[in-house]
Amino acid sequence: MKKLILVGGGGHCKSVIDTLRRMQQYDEIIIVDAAYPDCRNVLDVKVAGDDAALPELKKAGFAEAFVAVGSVKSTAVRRSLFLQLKEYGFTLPAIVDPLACVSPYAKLAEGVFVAKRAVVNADAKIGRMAIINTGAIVEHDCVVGDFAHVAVGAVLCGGVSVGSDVLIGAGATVIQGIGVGDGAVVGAGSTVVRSVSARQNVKGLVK
Ligand code: JB2
Repeated sequence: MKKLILVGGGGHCKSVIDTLRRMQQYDEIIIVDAAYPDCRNVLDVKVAGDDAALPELKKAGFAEAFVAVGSVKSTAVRRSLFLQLKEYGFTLPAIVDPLACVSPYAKLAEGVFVAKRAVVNADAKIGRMAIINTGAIVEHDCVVGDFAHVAVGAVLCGGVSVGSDVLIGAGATVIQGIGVGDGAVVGAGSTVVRSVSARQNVKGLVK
């Protein structure tokens, strides 16, 4: 019997649940959320408690857990939840929507989410806990760092390298071969035609 815990029951979790229903690979799915007991149910998935319930759930046969808190302003919560889950000994699967198109030559690390209509092309490498959100395109030979988020409809052309904890905002485009440094934020709708340094915030036409 395959069982999965979703950690965090907000908006991002709804996308993940929708994907899991389509996948039909788990017999039992439950949520833990910081807002329990106020939050008891998300899209008909039961909220079983808050993070304090995780050790007991592990003993009860939940071997896999997935961080379903998203990241827009900061990756700090996702990072600390990841470390906590590892410490408890959970396995973190990569979850890929059946409507996504992921090359068999791409590599996805643990905890990655690839949403509906996203494309991850050949020889792309997606780091731990990264989010490739709805309709995003990660072209051939791209490298996406740990905890990075390629938001809805963003495009990384071939051979782009994105560091850890980076946000590529919704609808942004990064042209081929460009590097985006760790912790940088590329604003929604931007067009990036030059490298972006670590922790730099850029938006608009970035040249
Ligand atoms: O430490 C925590 C914790 N901190 C916040 N442990 C657990 N188990 N849960 C935690 N949460 C819960 O995450 C909150 O109680 C809340 O239910 C949820 C965050 O929900 P929210 O809808 O605010 O954000 P999100 O992270 O699910 O989604 C954001 O990121 C996505 C990528 C939104 O900005 C979305 O629009 C975006 N698509």
